[in-house]
This record gives sequence, C-alpha cells and structure tokens, in this order.
Amino acid sequence: MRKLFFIFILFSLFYSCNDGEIIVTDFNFEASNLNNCGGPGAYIFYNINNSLSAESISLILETSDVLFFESGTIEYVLNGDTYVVNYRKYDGDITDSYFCSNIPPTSPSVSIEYLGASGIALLTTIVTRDDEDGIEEDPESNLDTDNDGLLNYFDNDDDGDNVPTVNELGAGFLSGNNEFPIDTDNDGIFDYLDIDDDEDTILTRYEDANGDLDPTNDFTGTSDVPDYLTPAIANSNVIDQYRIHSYQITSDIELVINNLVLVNGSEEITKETMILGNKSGVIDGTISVIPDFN
Ligand SMILES: [Ca+2]
Ligand SMILES: [Ca+2]
Ligand SMILES: [Ca+2]
Ligand SMILES: [Ca+2]
Repeated sequence: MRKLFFIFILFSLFYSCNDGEIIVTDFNFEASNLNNCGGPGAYIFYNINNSLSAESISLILETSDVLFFESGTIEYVLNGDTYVVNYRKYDGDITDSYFCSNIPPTSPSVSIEYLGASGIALLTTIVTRDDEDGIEEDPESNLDTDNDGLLNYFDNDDDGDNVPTVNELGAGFLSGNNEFPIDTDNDGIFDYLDIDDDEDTILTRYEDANGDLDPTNDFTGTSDVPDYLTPAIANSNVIDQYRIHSYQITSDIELVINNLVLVNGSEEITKETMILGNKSGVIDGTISVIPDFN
C-alpha cells in the first residue's frame, strides 16, 4: 500500500508520454539552491541536488543582455540552441565547478540526460539601490532633482552641486537632534537641494577655486568656512561636470520555466511550472559612476 501510494505521488507530479512508462524522477530541487555563473554572452543557471542520486537542472542563456541590473521579468523561449535547459542524472555527486569551471571535470559521468525541447524561462529580478546619504528617500519615486539620471534615492549628491548630500544635512540632523536639514541661506530650500547654498548668485558647483570638483575645500583668506557657504565671497570657476557618484546595489533573482518539455529519445517529461529556484545577492556591491552633465 505504501509503495502504491509513493508511485501515485510521483505519477501525479510527472507523467510520461509515448510509451506510457513511469519515469522515476525526483526533482527534489531546493529553491534556495539556485546558483549562477557566466555573464553577458553566456549565463549559466543551475540547481544541484546531491541528496539521492545526483541530479541537476540547468539553463544556459547565450545572450548579450546585461542581466540583474533592472527590476522586472524577462522571458526567454527555449530554442535548444542559445536558450537551453538540461536535466541530468550522474553516477556521483557534482559541485559548482561542474558548471562553472573553464575546464569541465571528467567525473562524475552523466547517466541520464534530458534536453528541454520547449518551454519559457522567466527570470525575475528585484534590484535594490541605496545611496546611504543620510536622507530617507522613497525608492518608488522617480524624483531626480538635478536631472543627472540618478534618481534621488540612489543619488548621493541630490542637487548636483558636487557637495555630497551627507555633507549638506548638518550634524544635528544626522544625529537626530534637529528635525530639518540645514538651510544656510534661509531661502526655504535645504542645502542638499539648493544649487546656491549661500545665495550669492554663484552656483555652489562654481565656488570651486581649485577645480577639483569639491567645493568643500576652497577657502578664501584665513576663513575656515568654505566659499560656497560664505555670501561675501562670490568667486566663480565655471565647472559643468559632476564628481563621481557611488551607491550600493543588490539584486535578487527567481527563475521559473513554464510549460517545460524535457525529452530523452522517445521519453518525455512535461512540467507546467518548473521552479529552478531563487538566489539573493546575485549582485551585491557598489556602483561608481560619473553622471553625464545635462
Ligand atoms: Ca539625481
Ligand atoms: Ca549636493
Ligand atoms: Ca537654501
Ligand atoms: Ca553660492
């Protein structure tokens, strides 16, 4: 009875066409075991299950698309040529190097192989960007105050005056003692959004006498207040160029193949929804960029 029940479970998950044989296929892939390697030109995604007899399912995408940098779902229709799925069983455990090393290991050997004859791979990416600039900014907002192409929530110089936002808020605001960031010229526009912080009609970006794209280190005379915060000093050095910007980026993915048909000779396995899995932190790092000046 127990055996019958077990077979019934397997049969309800997968079924075989053509010859009517029951194909005993575990497909016990843990969703969290999705891994990837490669990059533009050839991306490799794979999920390994060594728990019983070793098996893997893998997807190769030969595409020049730059993946993982934009949120959304991209669709690839399997074609057996450039977008290929393989399901394999092996005579021994396999490791990441089986898919990712330049010289593929000679063992273990593949004992059974199925090729994805058809199906649609759906790669869903969720990207998080954060400038960690001391201001809470809405990641849903398209606000780009300085129109430099970096939205405020990942622009660490929101007004494009070449003074980083974190240096324009004031210690009191950063420590939580002040409710509002500083507004040096009291014009109702906080310094971090004000392109002329001292209201002397010279743009902060231009109050950069030494031209190093950093107005905070330009002082006239013995003053310890930089020129861009001193209304009495109005020297202009026209600089229409942005300093380098940096922000944190993390990218999480989920990979699913819909209507997958796996074929080995006359044997066929179909699966309406094959979850290859998910992976956090496919990208996890810092992006540095010099925005174009508009
Ligand atoms: Ca911006
Ligand atoms: Ca600024
Ligand atoms: Ca102001
Ligand atoms: Ca000024």
